[in-house]
Amino acid sequence: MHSAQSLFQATDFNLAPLTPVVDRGFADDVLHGLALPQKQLHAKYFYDQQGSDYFDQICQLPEYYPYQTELDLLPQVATDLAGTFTADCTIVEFGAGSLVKIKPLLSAISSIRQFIPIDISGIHLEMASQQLQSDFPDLAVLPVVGDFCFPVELPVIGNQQKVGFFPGSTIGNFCPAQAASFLKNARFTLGPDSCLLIGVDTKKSPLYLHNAYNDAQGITAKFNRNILSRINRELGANFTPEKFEHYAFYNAGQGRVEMHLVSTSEQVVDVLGSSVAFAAGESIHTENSYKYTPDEFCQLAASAGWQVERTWLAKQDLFATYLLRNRG
Ligand code: AVJ
Repeated sequence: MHSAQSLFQATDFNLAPLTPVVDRGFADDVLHGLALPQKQLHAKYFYDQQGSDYFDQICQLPEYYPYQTELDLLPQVATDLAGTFTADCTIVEFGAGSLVKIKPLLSAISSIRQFIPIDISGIHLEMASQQLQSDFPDLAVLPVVGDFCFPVELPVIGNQQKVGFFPGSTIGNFCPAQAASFLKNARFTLGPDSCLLIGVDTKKSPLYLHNAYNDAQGITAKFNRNILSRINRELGANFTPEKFEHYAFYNAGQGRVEMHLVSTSEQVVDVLGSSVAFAAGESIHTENSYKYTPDEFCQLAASAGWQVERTWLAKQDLFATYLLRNRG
């Protein structure tokens, strides 16, 4: 098991370290990514506490349609699923964030007994879990701080049916091959007879996509640059975030929105004792956000052993939610 731990275990350590501890996994990933010919940073590193806050602000932007579009679709999805999940079940949410999207499911599906939200952002998850627990006192809320890029050990083993929940088109951050291996891992984690409810953004007009990742208020730019501030904070680097320009565009050939940070001048940055040189105009690739047509997504799911049982499409096909069943 890799970097997954229960919040409840984490609080057993009551002695705080006196000096900041460098997270070697983070440090190694950053040094490796910045040494590649096309410099890159993994999108999961956006989500420190500041980044999770920026992401919540993105979700309130008029241009960023995936959030509200999916949220508007969920009450109908939940009503339809109430008849499918009639026996006691456990929901496992991957990349749970602020725990908003689970609420319509909890309200409509009374057979949900346990909820296991997994997120990489510990404090954010802990606060959201406490709030959810007080809103749903009869539900067992068992948060797990972990990186779902790796198999995660679930805190409760029971023989209840497990239903995975992976909203927000977070799967779009993986390239298709990684997405297939995530889906295979999830099938293993959730076990036989499991289902996975997954939200996936659709292909659409490039201009519409462009606007969603280039908002007028510049919040997405702040979110993007925060990854450099985080590297400064946690790894003692000396990036000047203002010397990098937010650049996001739809790459139609690859079917993905790419986000980059483009160096506005020639510069050298110190990261953990390594000098990282940037040419003027050179970019760090910080995120991919793949978009799938329903046909493409059904094929991807099938390649990982999941059968698409139901599809819900939002207005103008702006977003899709799929119920997948483990074919065993
Ligand atoms: C949370 C990964 C789904 O890719 O649309 C929002 C993150 N990046 N604006 C996405 C994001 C820029 C978002 N995901």
